[in-house]
Amino acid sequence: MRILVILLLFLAIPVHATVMEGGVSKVGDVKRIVDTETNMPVAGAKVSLPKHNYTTYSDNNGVFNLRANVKDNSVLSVEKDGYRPFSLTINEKLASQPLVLGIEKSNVQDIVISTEMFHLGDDNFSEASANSGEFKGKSIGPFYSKTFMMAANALSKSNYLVIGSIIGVDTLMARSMRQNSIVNSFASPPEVYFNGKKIAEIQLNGDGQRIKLPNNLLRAGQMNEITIKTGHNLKQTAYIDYDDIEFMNLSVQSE
Ligand SMILES: [Ca+2]
Ligand SMILES: [Ca+2]
Repeated sequence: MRILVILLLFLAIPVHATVMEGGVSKVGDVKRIVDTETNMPVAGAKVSLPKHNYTTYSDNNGVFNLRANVKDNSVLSVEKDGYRPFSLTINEKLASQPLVLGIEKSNVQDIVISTEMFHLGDDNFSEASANSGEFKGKSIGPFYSKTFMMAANALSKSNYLVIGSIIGVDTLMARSMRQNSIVNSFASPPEVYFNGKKIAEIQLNGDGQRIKLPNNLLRAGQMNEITIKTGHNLKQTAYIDYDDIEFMNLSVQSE
């Protein structure tokens, strides 16, 4: 059931993070940032590719250049004051095409937990694993934990943990969706905990995955804790081989 919920949320992202590929009328490889609501250009947005140590800013027309040699899937992140953090997993094809990225104004209740990229696992992974060529940093271990304050009126809203982008997940489902090329093994899914209780499993790589924070676990007006634990290789019994994954842009959005 949980798997289904995550999948449905995953399929529903384009509503919030519009990615429009260039149409027939080719305008070079112009890439722009626009406001999803007004469709107007957003100037001064910070666009980065952490893996490539590349950072640039959009100009007055919202236009930016990607002067980086993107080969495999790579996370592109957009940050701008007053907007929700946005990230998108791009590849060589997307990087060489016109792109219009829609970013969404943040809501006063939004909480940015982190805009950094984190690597979970043990730095031991196969070349065939999902996005292994794109791992940026050394592993911080098998889990990530962070505390953050929630608003006093949080219980009157629906609150969601949003994972901007996640790559490297090698579950059976990721394998069957051809997100990796591993033949002989697969991993248990990464698990998400909220105030010590498991609330979701992440079966697939992707952008903008939203996980509902259950009200019965939520501490309004107090500190709350989110933990993401990576899975482990289910075909390796001689020792624990954690699934090496990376994620970035964690936030809580309330509606
Ligand atoms: Ca590993
Ligand atoms: Ca992996």
